[in-house]
Amino acid sequence: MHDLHNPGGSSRDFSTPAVRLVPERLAPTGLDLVAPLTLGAYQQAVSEPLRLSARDDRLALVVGNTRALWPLFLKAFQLQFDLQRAADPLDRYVEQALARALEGLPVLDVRFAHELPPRRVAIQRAADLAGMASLSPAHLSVHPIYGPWIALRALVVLDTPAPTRAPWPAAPCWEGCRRPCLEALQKALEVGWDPKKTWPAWVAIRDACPRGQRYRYSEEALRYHYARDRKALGLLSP
Ligand code: B12
Ligand code: SF4
Repeated sequence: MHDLHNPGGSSRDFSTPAVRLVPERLAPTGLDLVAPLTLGAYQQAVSEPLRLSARDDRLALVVGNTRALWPLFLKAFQLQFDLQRAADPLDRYVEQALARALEGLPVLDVRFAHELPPRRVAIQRAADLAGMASLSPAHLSVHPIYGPWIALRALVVLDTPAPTRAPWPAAPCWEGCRRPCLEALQKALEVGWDPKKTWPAWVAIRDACPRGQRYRYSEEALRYHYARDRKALGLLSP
């Protein structure tokens, strides 16, 4: 199977039904990035509190999204009262989309990127090992096509053998790059993290990266993600 979102994956065995079914089911929800890895690769790469309890040879799927998610999420938000009332409507939307996509599959665990310790998952590490996105010097995950303009949402573990035993790390994004993200990170660290005031300095880190610039998030999506501005969700927002 040709996987545009995971170019390094072409020589892996994608015949495992779940590896085809989950992306197919998730695509209409805007969760358009899915990459498989063997759970053991993740377990070896992280420290004990971040490990999951399943056999190393089981299939893990990293789930993420590009800006494709935003309009589909907004549409659902306008229609669903439960999303409008949720403390975090986007996280709730992701949970619902994934629950539907995993129906009938042998799910061992689902760890959402927004879960707090002790359920925290090192999702950037998993995305790197799966070949989905490189861990960048600015602590962003950088996709070969979409650059840093992606979000990582969940790690799913299924009771089915992984298509490969070895990790398939993403090609390092910094090779051949003069790393403008580092200067932008330095500036952001100087002003500090404040969703009300300093958030543009944090957006500037993504903007500094030459990769995937045409896949930049919309202004509304940026205001929602960085300034935590619920007005970006439209008129029905409470
Ligand atoms: C905690 C957290 C933060 C903390 C980081 C503090 C810290 N020292 O770890 C703070 C609040 C600073 C932060 C900021 C932001 N975050 Co954040 N964050 C997370 C979260 C929930 C957990 C990270 C973690 O603890 N991982 C476990 C550790 C052990 O993994 P690790 O591989 O060893 O370490 C990684 C991170 O901890 C991070 N990190 C480590 N030290 C530092 C220091 C700084 C200054 C920053 C920014 C990050 C950072 O980078 C490491 C990899 O290089 C993840 C989601 C997840 N579950 O992973 C999102 C996540 C990493 N964040 C994300 C984003 C987008 C942001 C922000 C842009 C805010 C926003 N509006 O969304 C900013 C700025 C990020 C940037 N580089 O520009 C995205 C990244 C997407 C991408 N394409 O890379 C993630 C994956 C969430 C998601 N749903 O997609 N974040
Ligand atoms: S600017 Fe270069 S090193 Fe920094 S995240 Fe982008 S590709 Fe990676």
